[in-house]
Amino acid sequence: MVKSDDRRHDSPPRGRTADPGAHVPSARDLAVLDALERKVSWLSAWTIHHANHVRPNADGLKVGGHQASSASLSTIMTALYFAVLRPHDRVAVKPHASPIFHAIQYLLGHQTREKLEAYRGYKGAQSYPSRTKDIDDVDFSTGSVGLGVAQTLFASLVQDYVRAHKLGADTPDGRMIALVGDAEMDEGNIYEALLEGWKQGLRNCWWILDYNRQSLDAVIREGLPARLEALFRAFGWEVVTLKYGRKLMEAFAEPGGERLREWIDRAPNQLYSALTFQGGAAWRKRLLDDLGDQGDVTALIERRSDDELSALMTNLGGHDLASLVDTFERIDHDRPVLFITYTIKGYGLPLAGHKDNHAGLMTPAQMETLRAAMEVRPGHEWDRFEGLDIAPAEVEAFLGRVPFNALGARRFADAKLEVPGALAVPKQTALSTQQGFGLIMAEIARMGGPLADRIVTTSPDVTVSTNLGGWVNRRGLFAREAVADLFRQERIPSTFDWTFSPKGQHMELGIAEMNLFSLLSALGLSHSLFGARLIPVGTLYDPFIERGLDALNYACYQEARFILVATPSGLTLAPEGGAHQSIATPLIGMAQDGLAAFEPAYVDELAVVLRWAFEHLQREGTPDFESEPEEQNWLRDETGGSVYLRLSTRTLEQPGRVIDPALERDIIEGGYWVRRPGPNAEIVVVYTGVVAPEAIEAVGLMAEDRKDVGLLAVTSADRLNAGWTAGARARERGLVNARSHVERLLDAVPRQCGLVTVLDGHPATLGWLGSVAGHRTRALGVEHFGQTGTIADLYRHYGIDANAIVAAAQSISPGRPIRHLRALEA
Ligand SMILES: Cc1ncc(C[n+]2csc(CCOP(=O)(O)OP(=O)(O)O)c2C)c(N)n1
Ligand SMILES: [Mg+2]
Repeated sequence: MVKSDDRRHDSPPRGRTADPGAHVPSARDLAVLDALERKVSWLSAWTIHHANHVRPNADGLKVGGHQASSASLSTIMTALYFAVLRPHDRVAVKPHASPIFHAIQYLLGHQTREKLEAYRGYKGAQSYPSRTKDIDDVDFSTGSVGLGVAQTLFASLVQDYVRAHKLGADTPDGRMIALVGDAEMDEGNIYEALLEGWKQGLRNCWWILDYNRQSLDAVIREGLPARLEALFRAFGWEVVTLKYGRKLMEAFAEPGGERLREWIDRAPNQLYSALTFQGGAAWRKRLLDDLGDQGDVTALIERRSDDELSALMTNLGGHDLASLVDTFERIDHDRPVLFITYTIKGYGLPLAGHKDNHAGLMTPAQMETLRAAMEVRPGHEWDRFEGLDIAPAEVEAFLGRVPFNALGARRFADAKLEVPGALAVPKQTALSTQQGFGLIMAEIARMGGPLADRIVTTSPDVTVSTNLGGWVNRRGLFAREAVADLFRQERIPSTFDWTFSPKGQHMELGIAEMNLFSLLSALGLSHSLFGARLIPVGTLYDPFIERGLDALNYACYQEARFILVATPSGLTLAPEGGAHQSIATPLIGMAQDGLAAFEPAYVDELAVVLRWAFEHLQREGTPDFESEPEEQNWLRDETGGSVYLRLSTRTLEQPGRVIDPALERDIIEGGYWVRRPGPNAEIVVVYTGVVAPEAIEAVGLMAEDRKDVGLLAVTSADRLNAGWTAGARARERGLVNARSHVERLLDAVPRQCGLVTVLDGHPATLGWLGSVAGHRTRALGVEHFGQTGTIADLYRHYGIDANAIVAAAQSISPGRPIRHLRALEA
């Protein structure tokens, strides 16, 4: 049984030295490992079977297989978790091997029977390993194939960063290991990561390819291993291939064995898979047809029973425990390694090898056969030592010695960094939020202090163009080995100092946004993975959030903490051309769980939000794997989260005001009144971000013809909206006085008043405001893509300029024509 309290250590234990070279298991240990492998296979198969056929109402929840997918990794994962791994190693488990992972953690004491019984059910063990929803010490959440693989690479870079900055405890380097499906290797983000890893001098990273020659739909194209081998070698990886198990190697040494090896090497993937499925008799027939010589080869085959022949032919490298352990233990360097391990999808199960086995489930009859083979008595399916041919005490003792488990569950923590009471607001009277961001960051860099020292910035080749140059000039670029800025050495004038050193605090990436998010995810988990808290700030152009969206989603899903600064955004990217405008990102900001989105109009607002963000991303509620956040904490103000700032290059006159605590609170809650509507108001203009001047102008244009026009600034549609729905739910559950910020704001708006909302982004971002108190609403924004022009041209074209706001106001608050309304251009 694991309680959430047990999962955390204040910091990793200090003073451990690197583990010495190879640990060779004794013959007896190998026997126990063998038994454990059978146990893990059984528990995995049983967990899935139980979810489908045994659990009450199981039929209502026919869960996809994963049986075959998991089984191909049972041997490799047994070798890793029970013998090879050390506590500082971290593993991204192939999503569909989740049942194997849970079974292993069950044996190690970190998973419960209740959760296994509820596998894939409500609050049960997750079908893809999840850092946030599973209790059993998942290192990286996986599920969307490819992402976990890249995550290990970036975690390894972060480990190097932490070491180079002498942060965290003095512990051995961990190996960041991914268990990768062969079809998973089709995901492009893996290659983006591979390239970046090469640039950054990647080490301590192992990718173990589960070459079971099957994807979901199909059989893998021939020749993949050779191509991968060449590719990875080109990027400096060691490639280790584990093709044959020991039984096969021994058979190859028998007379006629060489011919068998040649046959295997030539056998197409489809044929191998089909024969594996069909079993011993089919192997015999085919091998004899192809190789039968009435001599050595025939004798080699005929010496074996059908079962033995089947066991021989499926004795691939990935199913030979002893040679797996041996191979892993022999790696005596920290260069990245790709292991190509040949496996059987569905190993040990009747589904083995069938091309349709991905979602395949064993029938109850097949399960009975497996139960008999495993010597598991009915009613004892979950017993940890049932059916083992080794005494429970010995297995227990072995489990107690498992090196990986020496620290128990490995969730580390690090102290919070103090955040200053306020960030200095740049003095310039006209600025864009992007410039403001650059100036604030440069000032943080100049001022220094513990918070500044833990900030790590990163950007996919848009460091300078997102205004991070000032910060980088002061804090330098990170690399494990120093690289001088040649331009500087040669005294060639340049605004930017591009010197790399182990002290640097900026990680410059190539232009792959997926990599940005994977790195932010790893940086943002540093406190938990390495016991060293970092404050990651990543910048990119706003539209390219969509390029890396899945990686962003996973970063949030696994509770990584970071600040994402997206700039420029919307039509204000106009000078770059129509293709760069971003429309949907404000909606992404609202919809993305774990990410609080802000779009400040002015730099003083930005300073308030950024300060708050430094705190928000360090907040951690008690990890509660049982429940969702409480209603009153739906905004995650107690549990914290990541923050997205949507900024712009459009220069605005700055308000030059003093932000008092009430206004500061409103900015964080999501909105404030610039001008409260009077009791007779007929129209309120609501704006977000850089369209502030248009909104203000429109209010002025209407002043003569509409009474008491109000102006509401929304700094975070996301937080306003989340607060609103949380408030409603709270009331529905009996907290009758619950009131959200947006409801309080709109209390000031008379019933008959109309709302015109406007932003440089999709109109739905603010359109919902009409539902809060039932005000008639016209939502303006950008719905179409790609027109080029100046900002003025485009605001007119898309209908978010002052004139469009006035026209909208006129249409929803009929009355005297608004005389300043110019006829809309066609
Ligand atoms: C990004 C993404 N696309 C699609 C899927 C659906 N999917 C799950 S597993 C899989 C194929 C897996 O094949 P492989 O990686 O070879 O693993 P195996 O099942 O053979 O172990 C697919 C397409 C997914 N999980 N993630
Ligand atoms: Mg596969």
